[in-house]
Amino acid sequence: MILMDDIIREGHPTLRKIAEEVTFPLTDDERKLCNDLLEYIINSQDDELCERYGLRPGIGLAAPQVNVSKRIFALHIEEEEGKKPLSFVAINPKIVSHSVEKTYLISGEGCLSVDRDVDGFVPRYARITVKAFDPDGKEYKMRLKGLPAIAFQHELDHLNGIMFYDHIDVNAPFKVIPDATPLERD
Ligand code: K2U
Ligand code: NI
Repeated sequence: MILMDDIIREGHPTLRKIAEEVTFPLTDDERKLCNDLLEYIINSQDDELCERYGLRPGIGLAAPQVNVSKRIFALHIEEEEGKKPLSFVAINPKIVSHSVEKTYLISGEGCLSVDRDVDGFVPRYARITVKAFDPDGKEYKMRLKGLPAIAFQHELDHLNGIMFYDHIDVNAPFKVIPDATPLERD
């Protein structure tokens, strides 16, 4: 299982690389990585496992964050109590279209690879249409909004060597973002 010691931190060069596309069929190692990424974020949302293994909660994790520069990430978001969580592995993901409207988390963003608070609004597209492959090589398309859309963009940034604070205007971190609807994180 992935533990915090397996997650590389800002300053590590892999976090600034453009990750490589994956070819199919996946190798056994790549398939295990997909399972391990998803397993980490599911584990990290269980208070007891967090306590036992010293995990930082997350809703997404990208392969470059465990020092594997491949275009793979996992998301697991329990959007509403009792509703089926949004849970998937995205391989060679792409945003195929997006809204003009932007959004941002009022609380700002964090990152499992960043051991400090970086305050400021991170502009994201409010709605995105994405496509990716699952571990069996089957292509899928999804439309995302709200926190899933933000998380997808945060993880896709990791595959392109971008950190969330690259999007923050250092001179005015809380400036009003035009065409943007803020999102409360529950
Ligand atoms: O990539 C990562 O480091 C995991 C990030 C993903 C993320 C950050 C900001 C906004 C959306 C996704 C975080 O650790 S996940 C922590 C978190 C949990 C719930 C809501 C927002 C962020
Ligand atoms: Ni991150």
